[in-house]
Amino acid sequence: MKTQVGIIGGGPSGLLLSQLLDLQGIDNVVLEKHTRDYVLGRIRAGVLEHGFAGLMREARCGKRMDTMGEIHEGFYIAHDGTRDRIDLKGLTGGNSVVVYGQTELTRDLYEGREKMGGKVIHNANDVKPHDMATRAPYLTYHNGTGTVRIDCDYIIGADGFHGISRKSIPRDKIREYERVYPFGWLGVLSNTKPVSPELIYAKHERGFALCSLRSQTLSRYYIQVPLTDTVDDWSDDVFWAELKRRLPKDVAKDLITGPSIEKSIAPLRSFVAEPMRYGNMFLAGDAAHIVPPTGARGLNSAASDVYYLYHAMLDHYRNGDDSGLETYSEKALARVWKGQRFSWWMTTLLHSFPDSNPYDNRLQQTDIEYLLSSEKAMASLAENYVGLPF
Ligand code: RFL
Ligand code: PHB
Repeated sequence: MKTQVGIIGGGPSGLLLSQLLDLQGIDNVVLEKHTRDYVLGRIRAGVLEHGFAGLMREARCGKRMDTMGEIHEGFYIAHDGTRDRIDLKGLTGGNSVVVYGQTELTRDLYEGREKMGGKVIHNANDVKPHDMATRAPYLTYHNGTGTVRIDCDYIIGADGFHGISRKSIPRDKIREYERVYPFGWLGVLSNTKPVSPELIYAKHERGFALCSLRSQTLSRYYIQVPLTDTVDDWSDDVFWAELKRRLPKDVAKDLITGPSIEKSIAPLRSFVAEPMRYGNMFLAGDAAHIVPPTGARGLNSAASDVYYLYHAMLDHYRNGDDSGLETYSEKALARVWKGQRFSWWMTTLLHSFPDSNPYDNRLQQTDIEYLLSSEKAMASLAENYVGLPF
């Protein structure tokens, strides 16, 4: 088989790029290790920047997002038994975010690919990129009966943090930066009315909590838990009781509980691999960088990579101009690092660190007090949360 762009990974990054390229007549193939149902079963992000929403529309996959997604013009930070609102719209001169689940967004992209007859191959086993440093890279995978080879001009590694693309780059050609946090997030999805129409990020001495949502009948809640915990340690009853303890009393009294329909624990990690290119293979999304979910940046950073790559590919195939490809890594990383800084800061601000001393705790307290008393500090938070320009 031959194609122009071979994409490893059928998550949001790979699918969005595939759809955008196909709409411009650039042939591509997506190789996804898992089934479609497996990919759609992963409950992840919920908050999208308008830049991302714009790309979904450009990909002709924005209809459902525009009807079912909710525009959020603010969120709350809860602390010391009370809560303060961050007025995203007022602080950014009119900007906001879209609350729309990654599951729904991925479903829309799959449907978009299907409508266009896009080539998305599921259950592609043992995918391997080859000869990336040459002008004739290719991919191989097992389809159950044998090995298939796909020759391409470019390979895109969009296969997430645990994927094969980044790991295929020789160690001396890539540098990795990492911070692992000493806790995880336990997430629960439930068919209940959300406790608040806007998100609440709660700082509490027992640990962080987040009240989020997918719709006005579907809630998504998270609490900070030790890394040693498993979901079996958290029955629904124990989870709801702990969430209530971490919320201001006037919020907790309105919390509607119900059976969980999904429950999972995710570790928190900051990670960047540089450069995001090796020869004719380009990394995008979680394959190159991840953030703790506190600032809602992960999927949005992935979308900005896709934006830069898409335009670089267009310039190459339409105008024979390779400058976008040459500067891709540098441009993408500049934005990636800003997302890293912001996610690290929000995580540090709102979580309880097991090894922090009284001095650290007072500093953290002061950081929150300063933030909520300074219009300029809140404006900086808001500017980063709604997403810096591409
Ligand atoms: P993905 O989604 O991991 O997709 C990669 C795909 O590649 C496939 N794959 C392979 N395919 C072929 N061969 C191989 N060897 C392969 N290895 C892997 C995988 O099966 C998968 O389908 O990466 P992508 O596309 O870059 O997307 C990134 C986002 O998923 C991620 O950044 C966000 O979910 C992060 N995130 C959030 N981001 C936001 O912007 N806003 C949020 O509100 C937000 N909340 C979150 C989050 C992530 C969370 N977790 C669980 C880490 C909340 C949570 C709890
Ligand atoms: C979510 O709804 O899953 C969500 C929202 C905001 C975050 C992280 C996750 O910061």
